[in-house]
Amino acid sequence: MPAKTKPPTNNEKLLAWVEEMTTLCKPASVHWCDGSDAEYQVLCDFMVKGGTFTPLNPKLRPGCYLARSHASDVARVEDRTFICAKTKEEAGPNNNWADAAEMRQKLLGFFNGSMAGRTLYVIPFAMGPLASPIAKVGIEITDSPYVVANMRIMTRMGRAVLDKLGASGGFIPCMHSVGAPLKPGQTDAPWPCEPDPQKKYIVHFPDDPSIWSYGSGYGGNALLGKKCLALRIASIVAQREGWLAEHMLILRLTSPQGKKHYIAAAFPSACGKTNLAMMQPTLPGWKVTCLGDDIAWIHVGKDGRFHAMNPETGFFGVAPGTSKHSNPNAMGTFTRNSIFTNVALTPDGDIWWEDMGVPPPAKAIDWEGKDWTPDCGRKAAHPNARFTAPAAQCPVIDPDWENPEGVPLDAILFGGRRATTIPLINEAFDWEHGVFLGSAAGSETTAAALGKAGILRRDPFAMLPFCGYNMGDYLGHWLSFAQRTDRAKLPKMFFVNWFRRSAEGKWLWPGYGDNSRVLKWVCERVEGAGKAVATPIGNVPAPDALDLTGLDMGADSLRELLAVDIAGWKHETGTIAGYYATFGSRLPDALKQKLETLSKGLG
Ligand code: SAT
Ligand code: MN
Repeated sequence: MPAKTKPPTNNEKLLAWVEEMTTLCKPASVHWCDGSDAEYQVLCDFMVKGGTFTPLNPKLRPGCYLARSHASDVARVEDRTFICAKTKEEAGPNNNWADAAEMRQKLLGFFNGSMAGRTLYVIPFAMGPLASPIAKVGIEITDSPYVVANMRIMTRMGRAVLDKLGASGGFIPCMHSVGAPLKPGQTDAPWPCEPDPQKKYIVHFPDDPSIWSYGSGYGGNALLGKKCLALRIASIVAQREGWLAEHMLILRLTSPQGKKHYIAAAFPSACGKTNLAMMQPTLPGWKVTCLGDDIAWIHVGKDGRFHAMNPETGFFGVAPGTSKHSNPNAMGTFTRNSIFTNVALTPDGDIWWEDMGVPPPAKAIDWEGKDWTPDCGRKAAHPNARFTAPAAQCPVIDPDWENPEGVPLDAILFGGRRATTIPLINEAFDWEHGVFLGSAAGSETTAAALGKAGILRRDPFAMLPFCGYNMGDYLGHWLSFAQRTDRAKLPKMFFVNWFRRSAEGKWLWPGYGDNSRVLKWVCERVEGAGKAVATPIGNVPAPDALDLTGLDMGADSLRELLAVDIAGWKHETGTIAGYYATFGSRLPDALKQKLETLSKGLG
């Protein structure tokens, strides 16, 4: 019998489930997390002792720890992610499907005894402020203290959630095991996990709904509140209930005159969402405040407008490339109480990564724990190294970031990494055209998922890895909002591309704080001002419409950035048509029509 703390709940369903999972996984002990500071500290000390955590220099980075993962466990594993909907058709071509009953059997086999020698932690967590009408309670069972510590930063976790659940409240069960049972007397690895990629499983059962994740301890594979619950499962629930669960940042832009605009933006993983979400505008007098950097839950409010809420409480951001230049406010967020995973350790007990904007240390310990020098030919940090930092510590956190009603959206942006064809910004003609632009979003792949980086793939709404059901139906769900409220109350939609390059391969746009120039035009368009030129692809800024004050940009570069490259777009429409074909009859007609209109417009 495992050693147990007294369960701090009388929720029968929860007690029964934890009992059942304890019998299945056979842990050495069971711990119910209360979410307290004291508990967090005990866990961190335990991980320091076991070698999972290295404490950073408390003078430089108080309350911070470094973790190094196993080299096989460094990113989301999309090819091991499954949606066990009733039919393959329901899961759609955008998901790996597996039969629910067969998968359940398989998972029961894997989880049988998987926690031997370990503690089974019960993590009660909420996605969204507890008072929000669309907040969801999840219970994650895990054998990873690293997951517990990260979940405490990323979600509202602990006693208050059990209190909200009460005796009869429902919850989404989230089962997680690193898949590395310990034999009696066996010493633990600093980062236990299942090294065989074919034995990792990230599985979603939409009908329960429930989540089962086996074999990985990294990021979205293991912090089950994030991509698994708040996106894949939530997208399914949202379709049933008439709201939207989206891979979007939320920010507020305030003009020098004090006018506020709320903007949500969808970009694939590792395409600069965190940087944009807390950007420091280079345009004088403009200010950005941040509400979220990764996920937005959006519902139509009583006022008929789109209201967006961030279900998380922390940032799990890409470390390499984060610098005083690219994201000074992120640098100001992870000064304390943060966890760094797979970055380099400097001799003075601080962290370092590529493009941090400070010179590399003369020597360091790299993300694999090996000695590193700047000339050794290897990267010091893994390209998908991450920081986990409390959102409340962000120097520009918005006062409304925990507002249970969310904030009213004025605009939605879509984007991706595109070296060619896609202009700096393009405004949709109407709602259906906006959904078309979002559906056709494409991006060059990044290190956030295992696989080759730099390949162009269609990533509608940046939801390709996160939409828990047939993407054709998802696009139909987005279109349906034109009927759910007044069209005039819908946010305006735009497509942006910060990543366009010249024929010589140079970036054409400076990005980062200068993106405020593009956001200013977005606000002007929302206000019914802002000069635009109608083109076959949408409304692009007139040549003198963007505020480029203080920016050294040649007329040629600007022309190239805003140009509609007809040949490039003809190729683009061909590949969009090919992609659309994969959805067969599930693709809404309105989108086929938009594609046809675009093709005709290009001549
Ligand atoms: O590892 S995560 O899925 O949380 C990060 C990402 O891919 O955006
Ligand atoms: Mn993301």
